[in-house]
Amino acid sequence: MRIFSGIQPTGRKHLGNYIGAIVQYVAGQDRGEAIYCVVDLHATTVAFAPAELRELTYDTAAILLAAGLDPTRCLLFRQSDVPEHSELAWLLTSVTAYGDLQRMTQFKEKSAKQRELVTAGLFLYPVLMAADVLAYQADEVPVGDDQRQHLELMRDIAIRFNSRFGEQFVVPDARIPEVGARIMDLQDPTSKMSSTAASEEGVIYVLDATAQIERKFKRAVTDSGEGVYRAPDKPGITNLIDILAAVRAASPVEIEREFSGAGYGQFKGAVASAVIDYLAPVKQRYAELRGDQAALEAVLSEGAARARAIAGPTLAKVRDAMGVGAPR
Ligand code: ATP
Ligand code: LTN
Repeated sequence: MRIFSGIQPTGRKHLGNYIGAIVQYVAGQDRGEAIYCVVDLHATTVAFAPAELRELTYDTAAILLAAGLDPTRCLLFRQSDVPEHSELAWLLTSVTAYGDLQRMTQFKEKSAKQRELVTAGLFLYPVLMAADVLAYQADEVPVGDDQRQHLELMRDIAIRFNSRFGEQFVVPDARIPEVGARIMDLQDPTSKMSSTAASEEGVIYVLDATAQIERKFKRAVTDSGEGVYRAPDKPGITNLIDILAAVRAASPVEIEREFSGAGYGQFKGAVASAVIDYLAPVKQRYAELRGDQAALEAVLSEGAARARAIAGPTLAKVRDAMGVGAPR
């Protein structure tokens, strides 16, 4: 079984990315052949600074390694080092419907936020994402809930390509965690926690200092009334229950039971200290790993060489099936 996922080197990684995706990447190493990619080409679809992009790519790689990715048990590389991704993206545009791309929620949201230029890259973003996965014939794609629609489109693209040009691709399945697939903003628990949130107060970054994490949980918006239980009219408390369940690898029901008589202040304190303990070793390993950029580069370069050995043959086959390029 082959597992593939990508993560953007934009901004700092937050608790939503960590619980929704990164934890699943680490577990994937025990479940199959795991391949992970820092998608720097996706980061060029919105405003970005070239000098910063390289640094953010190392930052992101260091977070993944600190979380527990082990280069001897998985493949970790930088997307742009494997040109097969961009070539396949173009080839896949031939079976991608313009109307499908127009319907993508993320495109609508992100394009509304752009101040200067809504790029064609932002529009084609899901096609590049499909190429990332399909180039490796991956079976499973661990992602958070917000990527559900992109995964559906990816499957449609694979199915349409296979029926037009012959069976070329495995049609991948999304793997979305049961708890923590959509961690919400602590200040606005009806919006997802995101690095592009209006304010940082509701976003817990993996590298936040202990005092910052404590403060953000203390100020987290809860709901009127009392009682630590999940309900549609209690999005704040529901989110905190999910966070605590995820970091303790417990079920939300167990958390509700444990805190059934607790006040909100006490409960928020418990969530804060659990998250602080959970992130502390990651922060420590990150500091060590990030200090040795040459070692990070070595991991990414070796990963890219191994990735090309897998993606290359897929591309050769696909070019042949489409009748582009010189015959093999
Ligand atoms: P952001 O909105 O913070 O910029 P993103 O989704 O645009 O994040 P990535 O950093 O590439 O960009 O996301 C990495 C993974 O984290 C994806 O699988 C995504 O589904 C997941 N993810 C992002 N936000 C959340 C969240 N609030 N809760 C759970 N998973 C999330
Ligand atoms: N769009 C994804 C990042 C991403 C990805 C992928 C995820 C790019 N390529 C391939 C899974 C598989 C996001 O989370 N923003």
